[in-house]
Amino acid sequence: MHQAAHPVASRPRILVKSPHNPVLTPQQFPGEVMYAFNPGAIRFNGQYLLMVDAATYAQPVVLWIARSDDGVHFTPDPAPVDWPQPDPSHPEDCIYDPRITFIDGEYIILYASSSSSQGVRVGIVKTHDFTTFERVSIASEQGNRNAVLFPEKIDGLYARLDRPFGDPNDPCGMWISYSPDLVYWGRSKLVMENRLSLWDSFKIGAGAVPIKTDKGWLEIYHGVTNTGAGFIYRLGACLLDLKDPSRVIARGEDTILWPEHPYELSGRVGNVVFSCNALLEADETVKIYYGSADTCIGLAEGKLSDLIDACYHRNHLRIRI
Ligand code: M1P
Repeated sequence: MHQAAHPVASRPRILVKSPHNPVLTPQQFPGEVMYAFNPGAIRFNGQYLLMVDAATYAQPVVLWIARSDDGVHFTPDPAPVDWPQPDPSHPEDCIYDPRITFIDGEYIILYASSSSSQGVRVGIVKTHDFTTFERVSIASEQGNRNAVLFPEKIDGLYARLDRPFGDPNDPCGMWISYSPDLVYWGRSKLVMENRLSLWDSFKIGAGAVPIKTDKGWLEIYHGVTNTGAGFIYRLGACLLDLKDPSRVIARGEDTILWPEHPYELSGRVGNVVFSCNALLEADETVKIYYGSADTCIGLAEGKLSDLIDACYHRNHLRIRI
């Protein structure tokens, strides 16, 4: 067998995938769930709580909570979340990709609110107990998703990242908007765009609730390559200014998580890793529960300091254009 003369040493990974992956599969759910993916995640009542996109036989997607004491072994609730009735202005018939932010004593959930007749908008729902949920607003125009709320107000205002659609062949980048009340939003501004020569060349979208660090807001986001034979979804990291998060301080050139295993390469939508969360632990480990091929859920973990370093990483193999 041919041996490479100069084998390339593999670089240590920023995020290490759990040996228990996938940590949550559709088969673990009590109902007729075909696919379980893209969870929002939070620590609640001493447990890890995932709010999962669950695609059922009956309707496109419902949100379904699963809980765990150790962050690896999850038990889904007996039934999906009792989601509030749609806002009269928006006949929502599909909900997905929840991002959960704890702020001012409430859990605020931003999600994709899809209507067959009116397209996708950013929905906002809140809860105190993950049993009862109250609608707050439909918070964007038609054609916007991947919205995530910062865990602190900035200059007294709620702040969110999102991704307006734009032209199908030239999607918009990641934007920021501000609100006094989670209902009325404004001061919208472009934060980051796709990068033509890199892994996030086609489009990007906010992913996790930003983590506050002394170097800036750490944001884990997804980026998409359009290969012609289909999309590849990967994750990356950037740092946003603490006082003015529309300002990008650093953005790594390399992906930090990519599809490589069978449960990530094939499924409802193959070649996808996608995240709506990043949980900072007391020992500064970051846990990311990520959707795999829009079918099941993986866990990847890394050190906060390594994720920050990854934001400053430049790829020496990159061909500059
Ligand atoms: O199928 C991959 C992902 O596609 C969408 O992401 P984006 O908004 O960036 O195109 C979302 O529908 C997401 O749920 C899905 O995982």
